Amino acid sequence: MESDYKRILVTSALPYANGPLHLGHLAGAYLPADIYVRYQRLKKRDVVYICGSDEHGVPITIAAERKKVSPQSIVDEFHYRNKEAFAKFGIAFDYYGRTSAKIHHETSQEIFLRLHKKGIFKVKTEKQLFDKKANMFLADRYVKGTCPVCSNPEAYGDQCEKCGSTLSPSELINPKSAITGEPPEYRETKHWYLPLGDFQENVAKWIETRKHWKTNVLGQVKSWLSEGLADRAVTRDLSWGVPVPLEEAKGKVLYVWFDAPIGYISATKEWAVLQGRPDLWKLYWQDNHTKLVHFIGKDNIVFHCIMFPATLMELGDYVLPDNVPANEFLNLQGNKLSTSRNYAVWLDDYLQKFPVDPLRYYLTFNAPETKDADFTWQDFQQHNNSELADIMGNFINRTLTFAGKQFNGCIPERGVTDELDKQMLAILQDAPQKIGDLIEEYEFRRAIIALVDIGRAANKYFNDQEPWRSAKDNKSKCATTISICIHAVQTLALLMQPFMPESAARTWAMLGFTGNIQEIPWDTAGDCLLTPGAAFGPVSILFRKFEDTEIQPEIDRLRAISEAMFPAPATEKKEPETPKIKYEDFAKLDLRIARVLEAEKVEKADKLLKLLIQIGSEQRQIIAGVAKYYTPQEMIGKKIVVIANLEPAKIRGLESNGMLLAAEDEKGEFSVLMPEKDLDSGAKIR
Ligand code: B3M
Ligand code: ZN
Repeated sequence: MESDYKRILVTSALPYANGPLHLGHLAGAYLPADIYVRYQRLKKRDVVYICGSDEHGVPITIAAERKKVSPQSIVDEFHYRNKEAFAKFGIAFDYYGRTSAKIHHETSQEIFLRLHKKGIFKVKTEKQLFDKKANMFLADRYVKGTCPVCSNPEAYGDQCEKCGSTLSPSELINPKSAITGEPPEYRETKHWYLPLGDFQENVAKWIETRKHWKTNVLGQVKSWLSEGLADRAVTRDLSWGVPVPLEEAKGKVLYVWFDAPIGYISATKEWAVLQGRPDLWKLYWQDNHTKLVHFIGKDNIVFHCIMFPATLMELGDYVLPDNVPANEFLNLQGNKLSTSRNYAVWLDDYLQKFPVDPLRYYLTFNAPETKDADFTWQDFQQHNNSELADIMGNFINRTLTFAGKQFNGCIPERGVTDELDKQMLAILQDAPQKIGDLIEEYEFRRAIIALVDIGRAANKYFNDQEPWRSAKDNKSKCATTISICIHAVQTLALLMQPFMPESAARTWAMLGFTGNIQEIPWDTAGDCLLTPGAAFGPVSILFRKFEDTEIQPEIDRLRAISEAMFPAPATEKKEPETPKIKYEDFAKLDLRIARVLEAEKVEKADKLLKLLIQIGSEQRQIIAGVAKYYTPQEMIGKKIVVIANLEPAKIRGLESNGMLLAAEDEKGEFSVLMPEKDLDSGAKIR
């Protein structure tokens, strides 16, 4: 952490309180933030972690209409359910607020009024879509229609989920009301706009100083900036939301994306009240020594990197985010998640069957940090079994079980250390800094890999020292080995904390420590905190393996839904399974890029072309069955792929010295494989 920061304020996107949480939520904005915060707490830094329910906006009212209940009862249900689900997964917020809270309404209105008094907003009267039958304007998701960009017929008035374009309701082709299904008409209405174009220069200048941001985030922000920022309405004609605090705007509410980020501020205010220091929030939001970090998913980038900072800049007395480490999306078994079709893994359901930490582990190991990632149950099972059970759990268990038998369940005395001992101790000593630096850089995936690597090194150390041998003839060496192994268990427990807090605490108890593990500073994790002679135990299995019989039903459930979502074309044949080959088998093929120098038809053979090709410095003749699809003229000059070490053969009496690669699909489309770039002939294909 840069030294001029005195405190850290971490936020995670406020989930809409319109439905339960799934794995995608956890992987995107919550788990990484929680790891970061837990680490900062262990570093004894002043850190506050804020989140809460986003209870406004069309997603809420649509959910209410669907269930035929009031929006309030929807948000009440899911606010508490989601808060509880987060708690079960160990997401350790300092405060979990909600945007229907009075203090939030007041804070949002006050910020709106400050901007209004500064004359920031543009007020425009425009024609907007209106549903006569429902007697209301159709904002955002209240309109559906065809996307003007990709022709998806199911696009929403604010966004097309297929191509990701941001839309406004009037851009949709053939718009229909999402409430009545009727084609809407246009009516005049007045709205307050944030003229983002006016802030473009300042935002762009500020973004220029954000060189340390993730490239996926900067990429999106720069593309918004290069398109030019447009005015954004911050009011809506809806009945659910924060009322616009102006007489002339009666019946209108603030746009959910105007009030939701302010939710971070109002939740911090509530937290401060609970600390008994109601003004404390100001230190976190208005003092330049605060490092503000927003954890979000990629669909929220524009709001957190452009719109909200522009608002804060205009207010002038707020800090801007130091970083917005947005994650990409998590897919599920190869398909996009779909909450409406139940194609998701719900947190509640997961917990009925599996423990928390393996999921925290796998979602971090497989986090969509720089590109979309895919959660598959098979991969989850495999990584749980091979890394958590076979490496981490196995090392901890074998060490403590062995020590239990050989040293009566007490920590043995350490004697003279040899080279291997010293190497192991150095790994433990360096570990807190190494893993800490990665967490500091928001590289959670690499951090958790580094953690498992320590378990791997410790297992190897155990094997190499062969304590089962020294137990017989050199008890003092055995004691040293086991003392270092238990030290490694201790280091692992401490460093596991941000990622797998429950397992860390269990390991701590197995080591015989009675105090709260969270109080041990991160930087001391590599030191030996054990007392020789002290008793430890009892020992239990830390990570169990997952059986195929528990994983398969999960795969089957999702497969049934995905087959209904994307029915396979009736003609599709199942390909016969080809046996797997080893890399060495593949490496036997000498595949090369070749250039076609000459091509001509083979007489009396309407399928064949005779080609003269160049492979590096060598020229050869090959006979290829492509004449039905390519004229000789089309082939000349082309770069193709050939198997260069195929035994020469005679075809129609002509020598063929190699074979070109081509493919044909079910529709009968045929193509010779050609590299996309102009590679030199002779280049090897790997
Ligand atoms: N509720 C959107 C979402 O869940 C939104 C985040 C608000 S963060 C201020 O994608
Ligand atoms: Zn689209």
